[in-house]
Amino acid sequence: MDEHLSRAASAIREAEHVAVMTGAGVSAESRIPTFRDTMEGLWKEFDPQTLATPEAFAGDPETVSRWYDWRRLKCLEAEPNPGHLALAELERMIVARGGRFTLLTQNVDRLHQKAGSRNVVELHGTIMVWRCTECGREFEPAPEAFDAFPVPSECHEGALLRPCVVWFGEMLPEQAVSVAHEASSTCDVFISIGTSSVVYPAAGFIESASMRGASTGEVNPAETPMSTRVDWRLEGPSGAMLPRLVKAIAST
Ligand code: BJW
Repeated sequence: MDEHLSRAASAIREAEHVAVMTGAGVSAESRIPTFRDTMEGLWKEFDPQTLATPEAFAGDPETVSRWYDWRRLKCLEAEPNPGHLALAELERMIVARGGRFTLLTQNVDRLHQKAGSRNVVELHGTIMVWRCTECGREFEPAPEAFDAFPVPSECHEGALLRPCVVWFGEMLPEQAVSVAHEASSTCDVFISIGTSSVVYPAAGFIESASMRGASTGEVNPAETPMSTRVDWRLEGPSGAMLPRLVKAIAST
């Protein structure tokens, strides 16, 4: 582990451009269940992989809206954990020395922004913004539970609001994908943190960076399909590993 930590620290110290991809594991220590965790309470009989689809929303918009509203409120209450804060600190350190830092996230919870990260690219959208299914107009709902389900649009009678997240089978936001391609083709270091690396195209960006010769690393308590392909691996929760990494980078 210490050998991997020092390999990671020296690669990041020497890098001009560091790109990071985060997933749900980064927010696990902020008490937001990961996507492939079993869900709690009311929702435990539902499978997230079947709720996060346009077909589920078309078939049962009330259940899908209630699920996203429940998660939206959980995200609003959540606070960034030491992993989020360490990534914000890493960005400040790299920018202060004239380098670039790109944080690509699959998370919809906005905790990176709450922690102070600046250059955040939301590949799967955000749960904090909803849009009219008729005209696409976007709203940031008040920080309280919706009082009607499915949530009616305010601009088009009979239309519904849906969360501005990317469901399976939907295209990712064009601008976000373009920034992710640019980052994976120019970075010197690419780090994958708290993601199972099974959902594409997000999982493919580290592969492109690796094929170009960037130093690649993973931070995760469990193995993923990328684990045997990265140059270094910090095995453990990001809330513990990332502060250690930032300390190691700063210490020389
Ligand atoms: C910790 C920790 C701690 C725990 N610290 N770590 C190529 C091949 C095969 C399939 C495809 C392909 N290209 C496209 C596809 C289809 C599909 C796909 O990838 N399917 C696969 C499942 C096979 N992709 C799409 O449909 C995408 N669209 C697309 O490609 O459009 C073009 C197209 C259209 C039609 C046909 C073909 C192409 C869209 C993907 C959208 C994903 N959306 C979701 C829902 C977002 C909204 C919501 O939140 O509800 O995004 S699904 C879900 O998975 C969510 C997540 O962002 C995403 C990734 O999950 P993540 O973050 O990795 O979480 P987990 O739970 O899986 O893992 C947590 C990890 O944390 C674990 O590893 C733990 O060990 C770790 N951990 N505690 C650090 N403390």
